[in-house]
Amino acid sequence: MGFISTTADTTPLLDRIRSPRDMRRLEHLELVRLADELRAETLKVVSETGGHLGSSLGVIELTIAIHAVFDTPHDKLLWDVGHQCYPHKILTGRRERMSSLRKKGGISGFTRRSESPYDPFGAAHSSTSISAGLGFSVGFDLAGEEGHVVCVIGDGAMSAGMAFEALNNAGALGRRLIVILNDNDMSISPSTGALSRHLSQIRGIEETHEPATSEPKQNLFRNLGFRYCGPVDGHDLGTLLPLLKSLKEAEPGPILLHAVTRKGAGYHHAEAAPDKYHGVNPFDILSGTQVKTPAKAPAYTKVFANALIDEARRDDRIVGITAAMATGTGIDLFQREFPERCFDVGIAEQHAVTFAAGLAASGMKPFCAIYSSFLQRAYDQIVHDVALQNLPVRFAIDRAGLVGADGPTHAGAFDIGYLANLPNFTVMAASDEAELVHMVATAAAHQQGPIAVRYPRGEGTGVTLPVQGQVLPIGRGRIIETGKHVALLSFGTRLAECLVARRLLADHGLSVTVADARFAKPLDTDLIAELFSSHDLLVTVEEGATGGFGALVLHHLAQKGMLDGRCAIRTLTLPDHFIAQASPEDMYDEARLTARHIAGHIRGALAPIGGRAGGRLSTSIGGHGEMQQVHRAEDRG
Ligand SMILES: Cc1ncc(C[n+]2csc(CCOP(=O)(O)OP(=O)(O)O)c2C)c(N)n1
Repeated sequence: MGFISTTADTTPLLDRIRSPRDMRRLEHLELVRLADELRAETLKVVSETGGHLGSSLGVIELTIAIHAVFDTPHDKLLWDVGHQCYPHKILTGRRERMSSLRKKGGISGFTRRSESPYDPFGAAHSSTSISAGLGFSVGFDLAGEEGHVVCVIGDGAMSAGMAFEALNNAGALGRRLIVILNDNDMSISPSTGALSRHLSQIRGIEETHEPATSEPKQNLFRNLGFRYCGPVDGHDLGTLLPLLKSLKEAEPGPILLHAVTRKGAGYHHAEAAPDKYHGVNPFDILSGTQVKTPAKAPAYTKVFANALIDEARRDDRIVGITAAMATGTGIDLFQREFPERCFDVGIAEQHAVTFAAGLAASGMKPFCAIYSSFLQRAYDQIVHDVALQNLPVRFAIDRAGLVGADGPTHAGAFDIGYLANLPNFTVMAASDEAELVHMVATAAAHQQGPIAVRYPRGEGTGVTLPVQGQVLPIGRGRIIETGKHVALLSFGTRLAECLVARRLLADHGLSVTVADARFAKPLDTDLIAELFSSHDLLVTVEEGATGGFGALVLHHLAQKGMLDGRCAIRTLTLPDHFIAQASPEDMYDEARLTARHIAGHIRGALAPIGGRAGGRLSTSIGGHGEMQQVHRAEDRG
């Protein structure tokens, strides 16, 4: 394998590969040349589309060797996380469509069952491959069929609880299963934890940097009942091909092949800075420079990190926790200033939450900074370890809402519903970056129980940031603009769209109040009562699934008997389906949560009301919007 210094010139071998079957006819040296072509092609594709680069470049030889030796798709190949599957997609009939990678209607950035029979299991959240692979293996056995199952899992993904649970089960069941540990000593950031240290011991490079002389007698995998092979050079097809052939013929029983690879292998910019080339924007291959649109406002992630650092300077009980997402959550900035108060626990959201609960119980002020979708994994820890014990763990929930190219696996759609239904919890959403600063201060000061603040991916709105965050009164919203006919009660950053919708509706003679709820729990019931009693229509808006903020408002109104014949109410939420990858704009369009849609919803809702109200509003509204949910009171008056 050589360094790639130019774009792919010609790809004569790759051009002949329509499916892995075509590869199985190639000679060894041709497969080596194919690896160079596949590497160049992967680099070219990602330089144009952006996406996960380093991980894909690191598995070129593994991808070729597995497809050359095993009878995919009958044999099952499972990529853990799936972010390294681009070369696999290129070889399995999707090459022509790779320019649509991560775009609307295009090829997913992860494995997807619906996309190809070569993707037997969908992924994107890490550490599921061994469990699912074991399921396929037992499935083969129970159906009386022959077949191999190969799971490729990175050393980062191996650090999660699920991977250990699966090893534990697989080691005991003794079924035929091949786990390839793709050990590049990197997660997104450098791997952390005792497993990482154990792997480096196995590789024989711990501190002395001496090459491995012999296989260690004991290692985790052997002790759990796996036949351990390795460590081997995961870029050497001369080693991989015969070894995989021999493993294919091996006696039944779980096998762990330890392949040592380099993240970004073959592309010197990515090898030199593997964390920066884990996920990339489109880039120039020669210089490695990524396309960056100049930021109009600071990103929410950075605002959170700076606000947390500011609080931590005044309060030495504040602790920052990330589950292998130090750069993604901004915790890397906190770590630079407070290394002894910062913990990257690995891809281990469940542990992160209970670890934080222990810290809170010991009097510390832990901030768990975890993406909304990854926090899903730690739900019982949130309920049982945090909420039930009423421990003041602070949850900084990044990527709350739609996220664009990473698609539905990474969308933060459910956190409002799954947190605000829990006793003891306080749940906030920032409507802009200044609010986020105040909410970090509020969370830092809040000792009465668990508290969460959700904020989206991307840039803020450009408002002036406060010098210091102010502690907000718990459970109090605020009115931003006052009107007469309609009240828009927004939870989170759709507030900006609500304000635009207000202007659009003013052109139709409608006067709209816009309020920022700030809290989904506790609800500002006074504010809700005020809005409800003084407008013809109350509309809640949130960037979250059904069963969230709007549902809580409805519950409250129903409980108080306030739905029995007063005001019309609508709840605007994300739709009840997973929104496929697309640009954020297209996703908001599909979710019908843009200003235009909000205005349309309102006009549609008011049309019948206006008619019944004696024509007071009916002359000014056209009304065509489809309601996502309709909860109307009986005729008024
Ligand atoms: C549950 C979960 N938490 C966090 C992530 C974000 N994430 C994506 S890839 C990755 C690193 C994976 O490292 P490794 O398995 O070693 O693969 P590599 O990229 O090094 O090849 C992380 C943390 C995720 N996908 N799923």
